[in-house]
Amino acid sequence: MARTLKSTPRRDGFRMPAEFEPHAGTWMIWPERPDNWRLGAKPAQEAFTAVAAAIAASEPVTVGASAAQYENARAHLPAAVRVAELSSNDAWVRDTGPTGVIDAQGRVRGVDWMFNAWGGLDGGLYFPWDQDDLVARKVLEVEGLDRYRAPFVLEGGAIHVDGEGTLITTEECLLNPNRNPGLGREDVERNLRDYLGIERVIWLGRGVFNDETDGHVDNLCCFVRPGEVALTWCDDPADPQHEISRDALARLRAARDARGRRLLVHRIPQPGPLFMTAQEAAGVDRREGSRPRQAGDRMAGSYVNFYIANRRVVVPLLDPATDARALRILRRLFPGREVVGVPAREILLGGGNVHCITQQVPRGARLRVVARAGRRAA
Ligand code: KQY
Repeated sequence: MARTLKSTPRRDGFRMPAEFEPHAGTWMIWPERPDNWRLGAKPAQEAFTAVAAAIAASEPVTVGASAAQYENARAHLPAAVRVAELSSNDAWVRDTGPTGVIDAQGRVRGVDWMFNAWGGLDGGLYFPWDQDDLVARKVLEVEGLDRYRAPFVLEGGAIHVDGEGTLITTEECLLNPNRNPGLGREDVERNLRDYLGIERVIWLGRGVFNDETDGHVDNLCCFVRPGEVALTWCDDPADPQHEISRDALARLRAARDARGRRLLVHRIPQPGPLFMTAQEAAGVDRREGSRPRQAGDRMAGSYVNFYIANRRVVVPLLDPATDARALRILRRLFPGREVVGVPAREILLGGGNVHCITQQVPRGARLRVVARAGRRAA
């Protein structure tokens, strides 16, 4: 049985591995709420299915679906994808799922963060969020992994690590009083050290312009390997993203990682800018307590919101004018993986992208032994 531990990952010798370290698999959640996903979530379900299929070619994928949507999800998703009944308030498992941590012997555990729908009653995106707050615990139970329940609010999309002691995040999100009022920068850094086993935090300022998560770093900047990051970039000085990306670049260039290295920064052009059409906005149901969608809303589109699977990188396709250039750069950055694009505007319309709808489970030593034993037996 999966246990709930009273200690912290750091005290027990656990650390968060980087996304480019080996995975046992990936979790996703089937989208359905019509006040976030247009046309009863049908176009989003098609986009999520394409993401699940693209990842399943590289590693096991499990999709959580509500009881009401179980049969529909099962019918749409490829047979190789496992579907498990799972209640949730929406489909952002990066933020509601567990963050895997691993120790020197290859044991894997999970951190279950408190979740308040990106800001609770102070700017959060919907109410209630009680089922979302149970997702990490349920995923860990299914995976048979012990759990640390962190006593503070954090979303998985608000952090990226290099697996060698460095974490990047944004002030806009982690210092926002709507997450952990009363916690200052030092308190937040201590929490990150205790629950992720990291040594150094690199603080960026704001996230992508108009990102409704209060600036999650996973839409702005991520590690592609230790010592190297990808940063969303905009050359147009009249676009508010220009100054945000310039500030991030300056901070990244001034930073040293936990091993004392300077960072190599790869700029990835932003798509668009992209705006919601009147037809798209009209397809989203209105509901009190949920953020209304308006025609002309600028969306926080970014190619940096990709997912690194074991043998593939799954990249959102967002704009025919820039998709090919972004793919070209990412293919150069990931020579050992197949870089594949999936049409992702329908995911962006819901407020996030490929990285936000996926959550990896690290591969531990026990699973490696089982895999080897399996190969010998085959
Ligand atoms: O980007 C994410 N990590 C989550 C986006 C949530 C949007 C809710 N409408």
